[in-house]
Amino acid sequence: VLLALTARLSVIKLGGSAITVKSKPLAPRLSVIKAVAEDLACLYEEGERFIVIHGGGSYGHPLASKYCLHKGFTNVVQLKGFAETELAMRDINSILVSSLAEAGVPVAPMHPSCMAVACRGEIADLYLKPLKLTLELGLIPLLHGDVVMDVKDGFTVISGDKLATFLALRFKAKKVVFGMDVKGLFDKDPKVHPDAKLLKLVKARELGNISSVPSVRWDVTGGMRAKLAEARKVASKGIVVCMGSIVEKGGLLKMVKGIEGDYTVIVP
Ligand code: IP8
Repeated sequence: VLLALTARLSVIKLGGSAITVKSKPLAPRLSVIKAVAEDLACLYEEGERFIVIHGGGSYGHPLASKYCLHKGFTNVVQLKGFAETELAMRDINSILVSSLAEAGVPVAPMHPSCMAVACRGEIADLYLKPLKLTLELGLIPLLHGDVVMDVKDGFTVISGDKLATFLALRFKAKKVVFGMDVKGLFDKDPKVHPDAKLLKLVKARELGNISSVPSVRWDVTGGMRAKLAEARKVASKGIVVCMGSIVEKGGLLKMVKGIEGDYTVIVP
């Protein structure tokens, strides 16, 4: 059952800067979350199957940054920071769980801190069985970037992007969609150069040449640069990657269904 399922499985990452207000701590972007939930419900009804992962945005990152959780365990003050960050991640997570359920997506929430172990900031082990079983039943797993115990560093922050590519490779997904607050990859920084062109089709090996836009100050998981490295990892193994805006209506639908639009597709 699972093999038949994974052949049409997409892994969808909802970027923290799309689903939260970047400039304001602990502020959800409810209109985007609602529209995304409706798109996901529509895809589900049409028979698409997917794993959804969301980022930390202005919930997880400012706290993880304040307590330096991404640098590993160094002092006991961080332990309170760990608890605070986990609480904030659960807050944004429950907004997503209720929005998805309300829209009609049979969501199965899962916390990576309880399922994964890292080693030097990389996922070393992730218990896949709950994911396999929920997918087989027709449920939609919802995970998120999280603080995960690390056998060498005490703990670390594992991004939703890393989880997305890890799961896509393990489940041999057909596609990874990175939903962002920007249209995709450009030939030059569109904020500086108004004539910057959106790159609609990029080969995995060309990703190294793309100068990525600087990420927000509080991003503890490496921002766009790290995202491109993850995209390259899966695209070079034959999994199509789409990167584009989920802030504009219908953006997510187009990317998952492969309908032509203003977003970037990365191929092997
Ligand atoms: O926004 C980071 O997840 P990301 C999660 O996907 C935390 O990088 C706890 C900051």
